[in-house]
Amino acid sequence: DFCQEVILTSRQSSSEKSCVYDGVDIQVNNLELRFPTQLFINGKFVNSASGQTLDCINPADESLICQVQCASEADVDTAVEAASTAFNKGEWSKISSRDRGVLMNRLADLMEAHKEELATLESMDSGAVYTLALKTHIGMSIETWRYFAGWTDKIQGSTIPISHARPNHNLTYTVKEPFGVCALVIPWNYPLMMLSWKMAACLAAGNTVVLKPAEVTPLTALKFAELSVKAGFPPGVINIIPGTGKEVGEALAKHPKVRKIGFTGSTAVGHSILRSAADSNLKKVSLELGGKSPLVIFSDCDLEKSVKMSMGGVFFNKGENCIAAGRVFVESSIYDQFVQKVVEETKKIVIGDPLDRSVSHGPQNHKKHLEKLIAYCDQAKRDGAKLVHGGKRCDRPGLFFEPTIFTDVEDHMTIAKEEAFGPIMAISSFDGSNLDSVLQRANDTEYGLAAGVFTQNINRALEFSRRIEAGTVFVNTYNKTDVAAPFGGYKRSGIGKDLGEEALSEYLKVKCVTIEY
Ligand code: TAP
Repeated sequence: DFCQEVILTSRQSSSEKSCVYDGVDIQVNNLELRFPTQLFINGKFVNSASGQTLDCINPADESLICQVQCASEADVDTAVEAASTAFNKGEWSKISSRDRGVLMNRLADLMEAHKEELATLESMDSGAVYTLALKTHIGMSIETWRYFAGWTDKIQGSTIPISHARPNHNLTYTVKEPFGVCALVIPWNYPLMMLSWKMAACLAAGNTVVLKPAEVTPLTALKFAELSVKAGFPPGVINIIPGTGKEVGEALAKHPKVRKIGFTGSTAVGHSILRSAADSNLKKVSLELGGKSPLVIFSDCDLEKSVKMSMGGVFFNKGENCIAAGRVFVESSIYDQFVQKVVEETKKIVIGDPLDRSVSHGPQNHKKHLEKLIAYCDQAKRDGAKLVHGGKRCDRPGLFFEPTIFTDVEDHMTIAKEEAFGPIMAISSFDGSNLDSVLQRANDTEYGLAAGVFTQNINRALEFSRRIEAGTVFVNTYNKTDVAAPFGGYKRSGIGKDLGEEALSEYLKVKCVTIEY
């Protein structure tokens, strides 16, 4: 049967299903890289209906890596139809939930076997430094597939005692069921990891999927599609269609056959997706959106650690990190010392070719984004924030921006309110004797994605964690996410969760059955 076939195939990797595509071969990073550049629909790589293409630019030197097919609205319909057929009639609708886990684990093994290629491709396409791409972008993606593979045969309902109609009895139970066709729309900062966070939960729950990667970073998603064929996923279960948000993203959000959309990106587009869902078929929506996450450092902290963690909080993945610490509040008594140390350490950051193992800071993802960061710093200077380090494009080819530090940031300034999404630290001071005041300032934002606090005082840490309006709180650490821990924002940072058991319920609906006997 199907499961046996999958297990057999997994034991005989030489018999991995092969797939045919128009692709690109390049030699880079001591590897022979080969990857597809076409849309992936119904188990096959195909050209787009319109014949249009997208340019993939390497941000390290602004060279053209390749062109990929750009999906049109007609391709959205074809992909949704394939996903619908796979869900309703295909092999996927027949296999047991445990067999889904077998397939997902097999895919994770293949991702692991190809991790150097995936990390190289991610590094070239997104500007992530290779060492980070290997550990986080790809490493956490593999963990995510394994984590959700383990859930496939543990999705259970319950039996519920109800008031029965005497003399008869009733049995009431719930069943958790997949929605059917789900659409996933993701951003460019962690291309394969965002795909994995959403798609692994979505498939573990038994849905089928149409995913649109960000138009500037489609390459690892297409390589992933190739691996999904090798893993033995039936046609139509996974469809990947690079294209623009305006055409493909909107068409998915409005599509009458899409029953659920999972989105990560900006708050503005999140609003638009929710409107499209309301105007079309009331599809279920989950949103992971922007943030302006406060990190509050009290004078009783471990100073070395808080300097290191706040730098990681801001500069990790060149600041293209949704939970980046958008504001750093430092208690006034250690403010000068903190600033001096952070500037000293920031000067040591090695900027350069992301494929070079000694480099820790790569180029920004794409040109429009780099230009936004330059404008953001100009505005901060006009508003009166004090630039103490960086603040400009690096004097070298490629889309490099210096790790930047502003001090004397006041609450009314743009830099205190708007998300940078780049390597820009905004430091303000606060009065450590007044927890209420710093909490009020930290909560004075429409965002609520993450927050952090550094203190040795357990009461203060607990009080802060209780009163801060954020979906993720870190105490004496930062950026510590894990595949088993739910992740998602409060307020206008989103609706719903990725990762952990909570993420599964985003992709399941509950049926309640009552029997009388
Ligand atoms: P967006 O412009 O929102 O783009 C995200 C995705 O949505 C892209 O695939 C984009 O397509 C697509 N899109 C654009 N307009 C659309 C529309 N009208 N309908 C449907 N889809 C549409 O965000 P971005 O600039 O790429 O990413 C940066 C933002 O994402 C930041 O605000 C950041 O905080 C947020 N972010 C949040 C998280 C989490 S977990 N909360 C994680 C990463 C990023 P194109 O490729 O054509 O633009």
